[in-house]
Amino acid sequence: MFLAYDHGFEHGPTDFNEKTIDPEYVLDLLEEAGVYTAVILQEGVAQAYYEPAKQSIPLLVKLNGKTAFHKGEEPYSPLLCSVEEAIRLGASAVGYTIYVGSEHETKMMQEFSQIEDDAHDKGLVVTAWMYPRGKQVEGQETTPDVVAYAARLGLELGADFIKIPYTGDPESFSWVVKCAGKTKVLVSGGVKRDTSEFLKDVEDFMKVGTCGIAVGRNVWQSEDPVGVSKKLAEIIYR
Ligand code: FBP
Repeated sequence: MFLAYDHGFEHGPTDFNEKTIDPEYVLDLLEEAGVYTAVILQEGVAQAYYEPAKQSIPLLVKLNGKTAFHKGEEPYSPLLCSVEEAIRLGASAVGYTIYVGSEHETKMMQEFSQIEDDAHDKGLVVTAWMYPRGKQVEGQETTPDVVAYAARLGLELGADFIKIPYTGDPESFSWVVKCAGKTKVLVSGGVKRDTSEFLKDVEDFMKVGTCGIAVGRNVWQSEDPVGVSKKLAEIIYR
């Protein structure tokens, strides 16, 4: 159970309200929920708010990122933080997004491969956000064959975990999970939805070998983030 809170970077403050704009609020709710195994932060938020001595939830630093200002362009997410810096901030894991199908896919695979070697040398866990995006895969971002290819690529590149979108049904997702082999599959949450529908999807994809979730908005945009977290934990750890 990874809680993502890098949206201020990826989307800007539009995802937040008066409470969730404050990283301390989110770090406190993580502690209160007591069910997460990682918190996902960008370097700056980790540097200013994550105190390794106080926090019981392990830190995953997201090493690349892009803003929401370039919607019409082929997506590229540049490397912004080193593995060494992530370790200094107290991280035990790092993450990197590859936009599978983008014109810039090669560059992201190369950057990922370098940080993957570096992180594994230093004993860190590596998670790859494998998101189909760009002209070649337009309209196919959650199509089973395309997501399965992204999942397999995660295994081929040496990721410990991949974070991928749900294909929408457990039958097709079962194949996606098989394609990932020993690489563990985490499903991303997406925009905030009705909680019972979201929990039903989690039930479904957990039945086909998925390892867990890396989710943001469906938790901290909820009126009861701690309650939702506990319901998720009940499904996932069961
Ligand atoms: P959500 O569960 O809120 O979708 O968070 C997962 C995540 O991958 C975040 O780590 C990231 O900030 C965001 O989604 C990116 O969303 P997108 O690329 O779909 O705009």
